[in-house]
Amino acid sequence: MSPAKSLRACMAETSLIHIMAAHSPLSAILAEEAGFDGLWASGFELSALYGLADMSLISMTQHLDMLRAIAGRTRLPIVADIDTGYGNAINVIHAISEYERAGASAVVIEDKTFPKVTSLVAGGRQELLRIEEFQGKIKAAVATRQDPDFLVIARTEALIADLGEVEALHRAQAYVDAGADMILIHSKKKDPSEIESFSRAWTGFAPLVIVPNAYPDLKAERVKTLGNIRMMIYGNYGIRAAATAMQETFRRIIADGGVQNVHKDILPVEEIFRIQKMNEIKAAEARFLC
Ligand code: SPV
Ligand code: MG
Repeated sequence: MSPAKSLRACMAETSLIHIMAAHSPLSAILAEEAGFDGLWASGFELSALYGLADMSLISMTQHLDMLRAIAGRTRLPIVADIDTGYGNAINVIHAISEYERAGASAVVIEDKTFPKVTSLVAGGRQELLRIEEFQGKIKAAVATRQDPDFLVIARTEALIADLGEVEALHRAQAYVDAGADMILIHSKKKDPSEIESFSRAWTGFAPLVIVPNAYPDLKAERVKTLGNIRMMIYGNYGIRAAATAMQETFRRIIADGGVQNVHKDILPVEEIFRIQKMNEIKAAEARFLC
């Protein structure tokens, strides 16, 4: 079964699927071992990995290279965050064929102008595309995919741009009319009221995707009672968790004047060997090296 087919099958079986952000093959392996249903090739996480803001600064090639590396180390389906699709509908045609070939099972395209401004920053200059122009990008994505199971997810940033629920619903319906399989509705509010209200008001045919980065108190059990929401993406938790651990460990090493204390609190190197599949290397050595 292709990863795209298994992603659709997983959604058909389960009322809500859980997708973890990955910025590297290592984070993808750990997400798979933890039990997530899929991976989010997050633009925010990869930008942060490069020490850059999530403002269309990393290139499609950089994102594709990491996605390929991730796809080579996990069986989980990958939902690719392609931001605005790197330009207009023509750029989207190119992007979809590249991402599909690289091993993505789905893409999320957002209705902002290029270059984008990261969604959660206070006072961000959020500019949205004309609805017709974004519909053209969705149509281009749908017409380009080779695998009919490959999901085209349209993301509206209407709430992020403070345009209100009526505009968000209107845009979401327009994107479904253009062929989107799902709608990602994003909110920067610190509580889930906007998302809860939108999901109750949504009568469109396509299921919803949410990214509870700004409103962490919305639990999966509650999401299931709202109806319509079928996918939860944990959009920046991988890089934040990694940065938390590195920050704390690095500071302690400086403060302690050595690694004599921290070594007990971090993974032993044998655990990294396990993740690297050193046992397979050992077996290959025994078999092939003379
Ligand atoms: C990402 O993870 O890149 C996202 C989610 O798009 S957010 O950064 O919250 O916009
Ligand atoms: Mg993003």
